[in-house]
Amino acid sequence: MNAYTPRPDHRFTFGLWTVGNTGRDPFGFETRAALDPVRSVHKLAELGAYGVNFHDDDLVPFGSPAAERERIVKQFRAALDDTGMKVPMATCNLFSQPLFKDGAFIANDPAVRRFSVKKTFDAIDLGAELGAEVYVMWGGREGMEAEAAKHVGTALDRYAEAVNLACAHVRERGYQMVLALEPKPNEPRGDMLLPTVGHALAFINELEWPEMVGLNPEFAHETMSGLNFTHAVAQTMWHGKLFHIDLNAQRIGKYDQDFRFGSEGIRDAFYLVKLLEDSQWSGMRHFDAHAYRTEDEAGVWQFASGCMRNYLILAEKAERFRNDAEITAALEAAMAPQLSVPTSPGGLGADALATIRATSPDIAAMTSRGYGHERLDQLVTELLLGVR
Ligand code: GLT
Ligand code: MN
Ligand code: MN
Repeated sequence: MNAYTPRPDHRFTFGLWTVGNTGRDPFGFETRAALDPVRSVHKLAELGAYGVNFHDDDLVPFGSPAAERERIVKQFRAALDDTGMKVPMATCNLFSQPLFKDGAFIANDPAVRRFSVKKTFDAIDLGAELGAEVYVMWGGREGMEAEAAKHVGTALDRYAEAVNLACAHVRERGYQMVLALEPKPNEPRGDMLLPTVGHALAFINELEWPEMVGLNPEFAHETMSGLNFTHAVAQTMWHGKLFHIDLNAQRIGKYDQDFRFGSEGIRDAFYLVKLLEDSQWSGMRHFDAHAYRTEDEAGVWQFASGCMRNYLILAEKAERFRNDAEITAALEAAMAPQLSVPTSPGGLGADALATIRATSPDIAAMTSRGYGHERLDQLVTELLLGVR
């Protein structure tokens, strides 16, 4: 037991599909056996996780009769009760079954869309039954390859309609549940709708109950687009829309890697952890990642421990950053604290505008000053490299 040992109060969660990933990829078959959800619950509890999340089909295989559903849910609930593990989030698989090949909520066939919304209602009910307060919507098949086959504006109408229907269902049932959209640029579709955090934030404004809908941004997904994930999360928070988060690792320009958190892009992972910790974000630290295809079950648990341990190591670095006198001095030299001084302390009225019009600063002084960013960044680099 040490400072990097995960505990339930750290609020780490994993999807059943993450530790349960069997190593299948587009070029090769499974390399390890599927894990029983009950075993995953016990093992993750043993490792110090707070909870597990799932797609409907991760827990109850697609097409199971009602009696089978009841039996599985009962067994799963017993595992939760035995271990104290929670189910903070639930979601719906609208991408694996071949019927979703043209999309789910944006399929051209209205019958596919209606079935997708019904499956969503059922997944929301299953999540609510096990205590989930966040429902994630990742539109895995909501996209296209043949550009001519779908009109984007009309597809967005259907997408919004489906999200509104899901909200209507939650309201009618009286669940304490919010919805979190998960953007992704591509994979499995050639181009997907709601490709980035920015697109998804704008989409929410067009919904019937925008206050019920926020985001579930994923490290890998923004990074695939070459975007700064920490900035995406910071802006999501700024809009009050960070309802959930998917932590993993990804290199720019590669396929969707979903690696162990902290295994790639340590600097980016550090700034993300620092943001979440500095802002005391109260949500789950959820890992949407999986073990390398080379691993057996022992490697899967190494992977899960590694995700949590890396988060805790980076959280400790963030703490050291806050308490490091040289870093504090470098931040002052960079004038970082002054960013919170309003540009117009007098507001937006006529006097304030007049004050701004009368500004006559020392242009030469502003031009010639250095901000010391090289020193500041080097200090952070040395902190991360373990020599401070
Ligand atoms: C799938 C996807 C993830 C989503 C999951 C939720 S499923 O593994 O790659 O990014 O978060 O639907
Ligand atoms: Mn991913
Ligand atoms: Mn994800």
